[in-house]
Amino acid sequence: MSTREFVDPSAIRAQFSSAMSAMYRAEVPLYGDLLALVADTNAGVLAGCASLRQQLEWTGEIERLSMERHGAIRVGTAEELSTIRRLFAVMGMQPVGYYDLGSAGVPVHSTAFRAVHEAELQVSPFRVFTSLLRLELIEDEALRDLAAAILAKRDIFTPRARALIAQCEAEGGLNAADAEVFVSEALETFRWHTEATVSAAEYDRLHGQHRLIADVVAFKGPHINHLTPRTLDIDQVQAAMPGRGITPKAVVEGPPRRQCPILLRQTSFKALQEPVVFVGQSGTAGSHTARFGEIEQRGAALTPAGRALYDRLLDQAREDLGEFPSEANAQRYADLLGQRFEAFPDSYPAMRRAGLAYFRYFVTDAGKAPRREEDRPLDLEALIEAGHVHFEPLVYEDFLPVSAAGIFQSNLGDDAQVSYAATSNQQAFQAALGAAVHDELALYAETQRRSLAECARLLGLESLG
Ligand code: OOG
Ligand code: NI
Repeated sequence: MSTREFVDPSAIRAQFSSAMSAMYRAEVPLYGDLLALVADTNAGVLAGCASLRQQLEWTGEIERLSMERHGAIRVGTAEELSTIRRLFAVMGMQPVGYYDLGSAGVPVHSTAFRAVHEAELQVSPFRVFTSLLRLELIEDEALRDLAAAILAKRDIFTPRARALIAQCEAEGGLNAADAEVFVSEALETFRWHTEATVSAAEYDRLHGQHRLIADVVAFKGPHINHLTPRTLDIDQVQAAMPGRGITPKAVVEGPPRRQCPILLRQTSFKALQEPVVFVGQSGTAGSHTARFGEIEQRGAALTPAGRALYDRLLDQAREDLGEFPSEANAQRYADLLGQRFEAFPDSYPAMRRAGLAYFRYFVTDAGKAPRREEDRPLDLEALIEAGHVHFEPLVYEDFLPVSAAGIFQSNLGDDAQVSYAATSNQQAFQAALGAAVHDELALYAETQRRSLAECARLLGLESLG
């Protein structure tokens, strides 16, 4: 088979993302309502803010906005995680970043599978936050053995999906017909199953240890537990949710509202209680609560310095609050966040000058216009000053550990706020994954560097920046 017949992995990802969205809409109708609300809100925001529209046109985000979403799954074993990695690789998705949630009381560690190059992200920014259960954090040995034994019996992949993954690895790609089969077979792994793989008594034991353990262990596969559309104004969507019959969590995770959004702000609606059938039961006698909806607003990707400042200000605001953010203190928390984040510059030029965020650079029409050699600025600052080069922030493509813990917890019940003493263990995670995770900061730096190199090329300069 010749390479020319292979489908671009980004096209498979786009197809898969849209199939996943259709499946989740059918499974969880409230997700469809959320999509409609987000689409309405985004249209309103864009109509009311010409400069934002222009900004999103420069970066191309305007084209990917409505197809933008992330999902999340939780797997139980190293074999499941490494096969998931190979499955996502077929669609051009690679593991980026390491997130330790143990310290926040959730016995998992995670990565995000996504495209890594800006051109691929532009075709489909679909990402999946993927967590591996850390059975070693469970102290009850008998329960740990029970969970491991149950997990050892299941195969979360269809035989055809496994075969197509292997074929793709061996041949270097999939043709259109195989890609289509792959998308529908891969989707099976993420489907909701009403029948549990355990008895009601076993479920209760797992659940009694941690709701998350029951969610990972008691079912046939790692059902997608939420899908998250991207909004341009999360506060507006949050405020409008109740009017559409959706109850949001009390606190928006992440940075406060700003003129120039940074990183990621997220909120979710509470997980739904759904009927399930346990082994040995008939009808739908039991229930399980796992699946929810979420929205996100993405802002500028921060440099190591910007991220350190963000982490410090967030920590301070949470220390000021003195307790976990909750319904009861939501307003006070928002005020404290706002106060602390006054120390974070709120304009893109200021963030750029201070080296806090990553940017993409573009040559403007003025920059492309013919001019005499001696009239041409030669360095980046002068080119920006002269209006020959324009810059826009790079959008943050990843996740935030404190926010992710908040999202987990809002769906696990607020009594779950214990902390696992064990430290984060990226090495063990990567051993289970069968690969190293990408450093997300290096990816942003590369995108920024490529855009500067392209500007230099267009301007006939050796280098820029
Ligand atoms: C994942 C929670 C984290 C996010 O957007 O930060 C997450 C999960 O509940 O499995 O999705
Ligand atoms: Ni999420």
